[in-house]
Amino acid sequence: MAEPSRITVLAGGIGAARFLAGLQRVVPPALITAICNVGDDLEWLGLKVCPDIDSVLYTLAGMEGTEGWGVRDDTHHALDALRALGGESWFVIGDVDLATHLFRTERLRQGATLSDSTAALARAHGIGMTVIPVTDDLHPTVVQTAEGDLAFQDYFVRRRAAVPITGVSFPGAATAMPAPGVVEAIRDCDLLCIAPSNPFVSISPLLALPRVAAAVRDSRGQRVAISPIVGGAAIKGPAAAMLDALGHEVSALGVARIYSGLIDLFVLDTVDATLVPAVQALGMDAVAVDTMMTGDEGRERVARNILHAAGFAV
Ligand code: FO1
Repeated sequence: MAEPSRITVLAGGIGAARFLAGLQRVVPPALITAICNVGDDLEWLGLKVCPDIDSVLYTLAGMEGTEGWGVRDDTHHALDALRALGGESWFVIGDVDLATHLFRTERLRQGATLSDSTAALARAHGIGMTVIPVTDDLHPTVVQTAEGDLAFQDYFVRRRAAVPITGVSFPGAATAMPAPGVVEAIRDCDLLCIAPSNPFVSISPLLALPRVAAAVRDSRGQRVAISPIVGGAAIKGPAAAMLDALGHEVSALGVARIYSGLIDLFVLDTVDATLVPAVQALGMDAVAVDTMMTGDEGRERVARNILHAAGFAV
């Protein structure tokens, strides 16, 4: 068994952040590149907020909020004051989190790219792995609903994901270019992981960039996806409801079908072990391991399980 020398992870928000936190306990962080979704990004009172990038950064820095977003034990003085002024307060920004958005927005205003400002934030938090947005361009996820098109956070937070969805679209995909290093990291790794993230609104936005999809197809690494659906339910977020609404089976097999033709190995949780033959019948390897990332030890155990499943020694 070889040790991996370069691991790239296609990452959404919270599930990906926890997987990456486990991975950096098992292999040297310098070997890891996280490529982050920007489809959830929003402009909040003129500030650039990147929820998935920030969930990854805060989790890798060990300071994530209890729900996996924002900063643990953050205060909300600025938001409370804003609310008292009659300002918009449906999107909860804590005071420490606010500093991140101020820092990023100011960097962007001075001409830095999103990649530059993400690297600066990662450095400031002492993060050893490379964290890159999939693109430096605007590439929003639009959620199509019975009530019309909604920006992702409008759907997810303002409308509490309660509006029936009919599809998702990525209007920036045709023109957005992969950020520097994205294509190389995907193409030239030993192991390419699709994190246990929502396939529709976390991973699809990455694959919607034609050059990213081509790099995944051409990758010299083993391509492994980890199911975000365990026992027919999502660990976090609206993935199960979206599978159902968009006509897919609400199971790990339903997710495997979405990735069919793109990956070499699909990892399911042990509770879904009976689905292994059906996933293999799609033309990919499949293995069932413990994927529950509870606590630091759980995250580390899952990272080890995935690396073993992919045939790497750790
Ligand atoms: N999620 C919520 O459910 N409610 C919020 O008010 C909220 C605020 C928020 C602020 C900053 C941030 O980085 C993330 C935030 N999130 C919030 C999480 C976010 O909407 C989603 O978890 C991701 O976009 C999905 O990956």
